[in-house]
Amino acid sequence: MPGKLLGDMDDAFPEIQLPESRVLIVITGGTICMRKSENGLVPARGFLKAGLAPRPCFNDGSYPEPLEIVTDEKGTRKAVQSLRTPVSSYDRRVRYCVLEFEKLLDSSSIDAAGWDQIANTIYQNYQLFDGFVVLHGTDSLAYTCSALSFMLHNLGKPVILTGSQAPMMQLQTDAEDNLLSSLIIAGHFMIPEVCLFFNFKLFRGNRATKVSADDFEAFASPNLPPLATVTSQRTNVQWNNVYRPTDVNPFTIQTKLDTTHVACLRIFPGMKPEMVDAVLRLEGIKGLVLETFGAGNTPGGPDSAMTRILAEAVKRGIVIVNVTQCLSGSVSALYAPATVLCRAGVVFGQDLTSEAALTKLAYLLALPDATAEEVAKRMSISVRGELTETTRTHFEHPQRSGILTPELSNLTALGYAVQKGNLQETKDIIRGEPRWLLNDADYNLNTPVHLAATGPNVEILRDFLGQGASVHLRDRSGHTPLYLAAAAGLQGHVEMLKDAGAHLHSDEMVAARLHLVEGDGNAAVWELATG
Ligand code: ASN
Repeated sequence: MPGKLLGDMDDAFPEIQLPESRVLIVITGGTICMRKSENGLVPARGFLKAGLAPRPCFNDGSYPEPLEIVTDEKGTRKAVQSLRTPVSSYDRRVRYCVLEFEKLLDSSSIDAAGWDQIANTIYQNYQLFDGFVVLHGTDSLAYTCSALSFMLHNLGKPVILTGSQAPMMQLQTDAEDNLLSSLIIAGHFMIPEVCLFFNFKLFRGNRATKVSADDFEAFASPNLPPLATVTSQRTNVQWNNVYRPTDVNPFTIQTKLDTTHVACLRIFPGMKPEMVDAVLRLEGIKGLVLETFGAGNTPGGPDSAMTRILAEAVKRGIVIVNVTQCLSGSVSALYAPATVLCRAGVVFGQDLTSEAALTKLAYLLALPDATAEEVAKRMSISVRGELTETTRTHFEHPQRSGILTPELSNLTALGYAVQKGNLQETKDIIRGEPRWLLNDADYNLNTPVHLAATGPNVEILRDFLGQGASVHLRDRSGHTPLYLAAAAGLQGHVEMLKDAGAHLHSDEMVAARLHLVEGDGNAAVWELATG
């Protein structure tokens, strides 16, 4: 009996210790929500009622009040019912609500306008939720993940895209596992990236590619190991590989990618150079992704028609990006044909997937004041961890074992240095520490940013934020660093956190408004924090 089963599960877990987290599930379509029709599988509405509410792992039966006010893809505010998961093995429930797009798609039909709808929905609802899960068809999932990774600037929260190979309502399906794990990760781990979750693996979205039309293991990330793997016991996050931008700015979005002036061509033996020329002479064409052989080679030498056509197109201001047809590895000037392409002005896309190369090109070309030189330059450097560079921004996160590891003692030392206000000491500890401590937390779940938010030296806070520390983690009482800084009446700290994209969590808003009404002497600071 499902009710009994739930009761048993609850008995096995301790009382909830941690504040529940909030996740928004955005449904855009895909097999996961499809039903049979006379024309084959088509997306169907009503996913929450039919697919989630009846399943005990998605619904503890508490139907939380009040209704959540969310903003849909057309910018209309509406009240929706949220559901709660049972307590996870990390002592947390995830409260989530579902926003179903009015027009659900087979993802083979998505375009730049569809990406705008997803980006706008995340932007409009950003402050209400700790993380986002986007349900999407698998066919173009790698393109959407890549596009969103570029469109979401200074993302501070997890955005996890997933789908399935079989519908949620089918007896043997991967839908339940994919969605539940995505929900748990989005509600528990502050991985501030656009990710793709499939078959127990979390990938960086712009590194993933679809590798099977029917296996449950449908995606791979050949040039970057998974960011996390899910086993029966736990979710293992590879914090060393988690990317975070380090410019201290709030979350914004860039929409309207230019997919209409880019193209992608796969070189094949015997390909006529005229075919490449025809594409490069299309009206308005600005960029081409060239899928070449092996380490970046095309037929013909320095004097061949193909090389001449490519070199002339580059001179006309078209950005041509060389990526490999191989599933893994990078293009390089190892062989003469690739060196010739490089001399012709073709940009080396390193180990970019075709999906990431195409969407990055469409993104860069759409930026205000984009010039061919600037786009070409940025195509071969990492913007969101989409290609391998020798220097990368890292999160690191020590394992919790209960033993006083060198990492934990360093965290304690860092805490003391923050409290003393000694910037140099904090720098020395972080530099001397091979692991990255800034998102780790003490027993009360206070991160170094929580401590610096009320510490005597605002420069320490600036330094932590400049290194990519998260402003969204909450301590054991559910408080963000911003709330603590406001409660301490520290205007400079509050301003700095706001500049870095911090905002009060929805539960804190209520308390902050009370402080404003009651007038605790810090009105100006509370005003700033809630604004
Ligand atoms: N055609 C489907 C889609 O991309 C495939 C899937 O989701 N598995 O929407």
